Amino acid sequence: MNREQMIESVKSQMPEKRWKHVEGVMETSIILAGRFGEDPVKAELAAILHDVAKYWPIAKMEQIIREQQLDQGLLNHDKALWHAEVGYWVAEHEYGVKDQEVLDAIRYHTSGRVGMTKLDKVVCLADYMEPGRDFPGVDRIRELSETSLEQALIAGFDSTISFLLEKGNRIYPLTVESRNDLIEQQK
Ligand code: DGI
Ligand code: FE
Ligand code: FE
Ligand code: FE
Repeated sequence: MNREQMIESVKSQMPEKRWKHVEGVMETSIILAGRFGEDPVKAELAAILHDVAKYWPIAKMEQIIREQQLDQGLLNHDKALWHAEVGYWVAEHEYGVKDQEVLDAIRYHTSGRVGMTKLDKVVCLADYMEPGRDFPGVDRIRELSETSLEQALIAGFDSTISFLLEKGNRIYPLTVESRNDLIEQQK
């Protein structure tokens, strides 16, 4: 499947507004890759596919996580996290992505992970700060991204954690561990 076919396929699986978000993440991932020395082609590929499963039925996501022996622990956490894990599987098995770095950037785009690669960071940060995003603190994240991938991403995770605290939602432990690990890396 070529790039254009992939784009058409992903686009057809989500509402127009979400596709605009994906385009924003593509554009921002390429900029951040250029700024911080990552491969823009890999960054764009991960961006195209990162939310491919976002609008899939919950039951279908659950089935794939169970049957394809993905991270079963996710089933005990918020369903909002599932699309990243399912997207990881779909990218490999339905879109033929073979590059493990690209696959991992999709898998960890929501939670991050301990020991995030530069590509993980680029895609995760682009997801927070693409031009269509508007939430308290987003401009500060954009400002920090001018100079530090890590500082910007820490601010991104902080905003997610604050948002979850305010809503009284559970916090996925990996999100906190990713934030702590980035702070540790800054020392
Ligand atoms: O898919 P997007 O909306 O572009 O962004 P995302 O994949 O970063 O986040 C998807 C949703 O997941 C968002 O509404 C917030 C939620 N989320 C992110 N981290 C956590 C989380 N939800 C819980 N419960 N715990 C988390 O750590
Ligand atoms: Fe997502
Ligand atoms: Fe994200
Ligand atoms: Fe996204």
